[in-house]
Amino acid sequence: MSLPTWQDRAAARVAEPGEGISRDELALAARNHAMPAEALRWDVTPVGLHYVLVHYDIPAVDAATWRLRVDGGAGSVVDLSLADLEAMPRSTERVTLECAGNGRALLEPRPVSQPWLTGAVGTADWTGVRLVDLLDRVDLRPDAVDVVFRGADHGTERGEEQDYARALPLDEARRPDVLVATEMNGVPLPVQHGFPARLVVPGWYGMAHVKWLTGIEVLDHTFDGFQHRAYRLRQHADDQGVPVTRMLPRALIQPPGYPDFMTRERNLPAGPVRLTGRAWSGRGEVTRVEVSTDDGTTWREAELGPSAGPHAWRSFGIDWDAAPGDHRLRARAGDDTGAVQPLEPAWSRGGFANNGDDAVPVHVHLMPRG
Ligand SMILES: Nc1nc2c(c(=O)[nH]1)N[C@H]1C(S)=C(S)[C@@H](COP(=O)(O)O)O[C@H]1N2
Ligand SMILES: [Mo]
Repeated sequence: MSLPTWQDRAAARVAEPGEGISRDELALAARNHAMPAEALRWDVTPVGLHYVLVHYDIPAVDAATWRLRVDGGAGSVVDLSLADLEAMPRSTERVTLECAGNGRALLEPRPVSQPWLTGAVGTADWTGVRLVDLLDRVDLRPDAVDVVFRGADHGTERGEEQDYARALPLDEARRPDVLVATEMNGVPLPVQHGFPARLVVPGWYGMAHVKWLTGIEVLDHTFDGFQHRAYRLRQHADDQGVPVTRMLPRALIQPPGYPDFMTRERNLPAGPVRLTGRAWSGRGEVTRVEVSTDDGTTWREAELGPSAGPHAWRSFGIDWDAAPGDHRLRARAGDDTGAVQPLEPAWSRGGFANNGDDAVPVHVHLMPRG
């Protein structure tokens, strides 16, 4: 099948050397906002500052008529209203969520898509019903393999028309911390985050956390929807690749001092300063963060804050005696599986799961400026 030119133009590709960010990419970047780096100061990202990614349009969902259909594949189906869902036992998980494409625009060559720097991350307290409790309300087919989650949003992507949909293997879906969430930080889900209900899969990259849920269905085979064929780590167009699943370790520094409007580079008075930040991993507990103030030439071990649970980022801090001059701050995290954040990000055609860091340029000067 050959695509119409307007879709062909948007097909997954890699930018030519020196090719700038296009109007299409700017339009995506303006819709899908990052978390401002200064929001790293909070354990829980305030609603509105959490990053947002929406593939198509935010759908119009009427809470009064909304239904969630759960189909176990063995003939039994439950059809729940929002009030039905809210009447079930509820639990809360603190979860750091990161888009699989976070850092994509820093890659060389640059995959053409939502051009994230490193801000596609946030942490929220998600409250809702455990998915396993919903699955327990229907008869599961004995040959169950995958559980598919469908969203109310609709669009085309590389020529394929679809409702956004993703699946989980049955054993992941039955994990007790996987939620169908109806609240974020104690308020009803904001519309851009999936009102009235979304899936939350602690530890996994963002694409698995299906928003605007309408249906949950148990399948006797592996789901092969577009969003599974797209989210794979591939080196070239014919590479089959491997699926994108859990978040790799990553650390971000909260930029010290004050910024320049245009460059966002930092100004800082000389002298002792505490550098802080947050680090996360979807594979294990963060056990180590190292910080460099000389662009990665030398590294020092940071102090870790208390663990905030298995799925939320962990704070770190280190004292620095800032000498006058120009410096580049970097951080790298490691987790208890032994995985360590690389100094050079791993490249893939989609720019997924590239857990590189981004240096924070700081100009240290002798006198505080007025
Ligand atoms: N229905 C639906 N769910 C979705 C998406 C979407 O476009 N539609 N985007 C996914 C992606 S790629 C990410 S990174 C997260 C973003 O969640 P947030 O906007 O709440 O931060 O939602 C995921 N769930
Ligand atoms: Mo994403």
